[in-house]
Amino acid sequence: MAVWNYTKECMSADERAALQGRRLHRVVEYVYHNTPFYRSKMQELGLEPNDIQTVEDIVKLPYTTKQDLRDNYPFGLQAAPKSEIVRVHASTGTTGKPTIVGYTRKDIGIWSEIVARAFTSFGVSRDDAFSVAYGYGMFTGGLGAHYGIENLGATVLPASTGNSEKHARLIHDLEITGIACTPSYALHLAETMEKMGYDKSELKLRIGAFGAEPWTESMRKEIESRLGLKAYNIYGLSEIMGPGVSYECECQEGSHINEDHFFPEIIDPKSLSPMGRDEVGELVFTTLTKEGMPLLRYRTRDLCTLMSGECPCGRTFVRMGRILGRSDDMLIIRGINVFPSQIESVILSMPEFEPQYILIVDRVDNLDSLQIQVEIRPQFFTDDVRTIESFQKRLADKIRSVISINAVVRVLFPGSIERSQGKGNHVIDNRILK
Ligand code: DLL
Repeated sequence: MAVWNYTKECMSADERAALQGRRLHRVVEYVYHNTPFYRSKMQELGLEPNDIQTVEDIVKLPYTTKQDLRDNYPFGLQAAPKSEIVRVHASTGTTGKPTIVGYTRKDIGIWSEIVARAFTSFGVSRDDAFSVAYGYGMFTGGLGAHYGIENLGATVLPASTGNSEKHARLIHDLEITGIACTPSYALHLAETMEKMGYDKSELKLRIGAFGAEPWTESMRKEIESRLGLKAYNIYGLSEIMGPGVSYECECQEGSHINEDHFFPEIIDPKSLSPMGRDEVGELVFTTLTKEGMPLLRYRTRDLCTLMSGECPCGRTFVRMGRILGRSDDMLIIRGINVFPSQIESVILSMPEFEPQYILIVDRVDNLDSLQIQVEIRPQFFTDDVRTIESFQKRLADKIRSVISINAVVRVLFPGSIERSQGKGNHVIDNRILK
């Protein structure tokens, strides 16, 4: 399959380390002189830019956290002068202050490059027509994907979210071949199309670029079979750039990180010490080329592995495993660590249920409880109470065997859970409110 930038994506390990070392030194020097926040952090550690010459020196640098961004809201970590900033995005965070990220013209160019690499690796070409149904308002998903696909030369339909029926009609009428959106929205779109009577065989859809929220292999299969396309993972975060920080290739064994622009590390989120290949920990990124808001050792909170071994696709960029959850998304129920994705996998292993569910965690008499509300698929729907109870029991048994928690399962009518246009929210934790 095609590679967008062979020189970079397939460079040798030695070449890459040398390039990263040079870029790391340059970015450290740049923030030292342009971001007072980093200068004082480095001074506290007795560090000067010349102390950072190779990638091995990265461990000397301080970490950056989301809290640092909040404390320096809105532009405190911005390194480029305002006159150089051509675009600003704001994070979708629901609590606290949004994260503001400014981009220079060069940043936007690099972003379009890395997204073009991603979509080329999904098999997209100039002959494709892609609908971008990530949100365009403030969020990085819409414009990030948009510029990259245009850069590649394919046609973009800037659908954004909402208006799903019109969108579905255009996917059919314009012979759209690809769609970029959250996995939650892909399912919603599939449902909308099914309701409107479109059969996937009448559509030209062949490639999906999904990300912005954790999703499982079972979700991939579900989306692929309902929309009749091949689903690829695209990962990113606004603080570092937006979509395109990493991307799957045709092998679909992890996502290649654009290592010439973002230097990844995996650390133990408690001790903060670096972890080895294939060990699950918190992903940390240092931007190597960013001008607007370069970040050193930014703690993403995303839990995954950096994988060992070479990828048969020929790209030499390191691969990250699927995001297992965010360290701040992890539920602790009766002392047991539970990721919503574990429950999603169990739900999707049963043909009776839609991938539409809500987890409600509560605390009654000092004891945590977990209720799983899940929609039944229309073809399994019945008003025979005993059949419904047997579905509930089977799901509860499977959940217990996977996470060792007795959950109460409530089966809901088809279509009763509100569909998400953007990132899905599957958890209501009432314990926080008490
Ligand atoms: O979600 C950027 C993006 C847009 C990525 C479109 C992919 C596609 P934020 O709103 O800052 O940026 O959220 C970033 O979303 O730290 C992860 O927790 C999660 N996330 C993003 N992509 C994936 C993915 C965008 N492919 C946060 N799989 C990240 C799992 C993802 N989680």
